[in-house]
Amino acid sequence: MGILKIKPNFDSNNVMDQENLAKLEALNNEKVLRVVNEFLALCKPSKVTVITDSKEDINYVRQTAINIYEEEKLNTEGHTIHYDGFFTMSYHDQARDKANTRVLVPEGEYMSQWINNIDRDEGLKEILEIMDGCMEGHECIIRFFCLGPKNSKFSILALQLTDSFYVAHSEDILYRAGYEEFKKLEGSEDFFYFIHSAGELTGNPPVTKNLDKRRIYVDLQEGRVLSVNNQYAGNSLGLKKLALRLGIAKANNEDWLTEHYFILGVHPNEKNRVSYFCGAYPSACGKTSTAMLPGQTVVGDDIAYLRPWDDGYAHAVNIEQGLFGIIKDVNPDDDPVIYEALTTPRETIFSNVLITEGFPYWIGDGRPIPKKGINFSGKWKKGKVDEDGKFIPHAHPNARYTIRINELSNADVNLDSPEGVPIEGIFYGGRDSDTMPPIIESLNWEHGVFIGAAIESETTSATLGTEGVRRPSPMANLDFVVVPLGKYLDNHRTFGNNLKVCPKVFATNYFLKNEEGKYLNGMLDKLVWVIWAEGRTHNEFEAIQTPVGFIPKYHDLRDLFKLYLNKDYSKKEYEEQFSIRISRLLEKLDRVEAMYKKDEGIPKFFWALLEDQRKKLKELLSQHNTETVSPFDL
Ligand code: SPV
Ligand code: MN
Repeated sequence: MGILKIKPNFDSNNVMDQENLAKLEALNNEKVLRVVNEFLALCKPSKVTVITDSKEDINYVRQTAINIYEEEKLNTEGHTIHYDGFFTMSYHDQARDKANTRVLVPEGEYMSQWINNIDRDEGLKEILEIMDGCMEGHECIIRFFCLGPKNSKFSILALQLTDSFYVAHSEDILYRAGYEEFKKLEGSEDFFYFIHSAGELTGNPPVTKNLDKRRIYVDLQEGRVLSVNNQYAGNSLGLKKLALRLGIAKANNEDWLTEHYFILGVHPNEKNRVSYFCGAYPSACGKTSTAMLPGQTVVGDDIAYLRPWDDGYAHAVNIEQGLFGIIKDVNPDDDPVIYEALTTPRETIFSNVLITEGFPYWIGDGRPIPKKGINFSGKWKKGKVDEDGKFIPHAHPNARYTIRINELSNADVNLDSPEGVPIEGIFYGGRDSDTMPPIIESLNWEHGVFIGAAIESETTSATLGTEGVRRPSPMANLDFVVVPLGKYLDNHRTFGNNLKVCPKVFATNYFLKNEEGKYLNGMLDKLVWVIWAEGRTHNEFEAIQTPVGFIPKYHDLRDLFKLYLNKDYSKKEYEEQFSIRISRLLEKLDRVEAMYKKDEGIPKFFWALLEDQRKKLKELLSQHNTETVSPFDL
């Protein structure tokens, strides 16, 4: 020690004692001190605590979250409840704030108009003003984490300052500890950093008061995100969606991928093998339930880094080690693995559910709804309405659970492998009631990139705003992409083309409905699509080529439904689900075209594929003279 040129300047008002200071200085990292200096001076907390990887420090975070009522203990050992801010059903902190999450763009730099951005100088001025004094009266914690497994080519270190103990506790469950890793940096400035403040609090439990001043500003130039006046994890936790955005910028400049992917180990019956798949689904489109399919193993459910590896495959790691999952509809029938995990003792944070007699209840949990309790709106009883007269459900539709993956019975053995896992295939899944079949395989890698770029989804409760509007969602990542879309698509294309073993790409749609609006598939049918895709990566099933990709053959699905779900899958069901809906698909192409036309620099291969599919769909129409072509006629 003693080599640091920068001296801490924040102890003038005694906010940090010698012990904490020593923990910081032991890192021997000037940038850490510089950042801490700058933001403690700006945010003005009344106390500062540095958290190392020790059990003692980590317990301090857990216990303080309870002491200051950011969390409350529940009856089951290890379970706590946290509430995010709520004023009315349309004014709350129960989801990601897309409108106030912006990328800071330096003057003269191009950014896609699909990406919410603001001039860097203007944005910094605004947010730094809001952050001035935002931690007054609060304790600030300084934490260190590792994104991705430790000791790995994949890992990126992250520094987090926050005045929310709920945020810090969540990060303990969700991310790998990194204080010791920071020491190994030997002074390098190569890490991300995140400054978060819940801002002024109100009520009991304490929640963010000034939601009108909620801002999440992504500063690519500095590799940092500043986030203020929020608690909801998608807005507040630096390492989650904020680091995803920084990771995307980094990957796109260095020719690898940071994606909104789960990582799933698929274990087909009697085959004695595992094949790893990634998958991207917009919020509430079945992502976690695919990642958690019964009989399979999970590496991750939200964010992955992918790099080309020596064996010719792309390898992927989960940047996280836990799940921040939607709890709605987790019940013994539809999500047995998670239901079991959530109803037995282990460290678990529930958020925004109903608590009655010390137990959590949520929408679709398969139990009778209690008549009263405490929920995100305070004291709740059946029939409660908000100020605007809007019905308040017993639990929020975007209520969540936070748990560690390695506590689950289906955790994959390679969860923490520094080499990651080789990827055989990638799923993209949207939410559409009338266009895409339940599963389709891309014609080749570039067509796979196109398929990912063309995902659409009807909006859900996971983001603020109206529900049920169809939105484009390239790679289920549009909320997080922070480089121009043309560059993003080109990076995908080159990434795959440079691999010796390129993943096969599949699009799934779990939400297809019939004319009467009834879903055509059960929740667990996705297991069959996944097993079929796995077989395709081992050349085990034949497929039917259509203009929009390969679809399964009836007899293979019939056998798989019988073997895996003990269900009789009829020809009629197959025909209804896998018919090619020509005019719907053409309309989708029109929407995709309209979206990308608004952007500069969309690569040529993309337009060529779009035109080719349009042409082939029109040919199919004239050959068959019907809008809906049965797979039996192909
Ligand atoms: C998502 O919405 O994609 C999530 C939850 O995974 S959040 O952390 O809010 O982003
Ligand atoms: Mn997500």
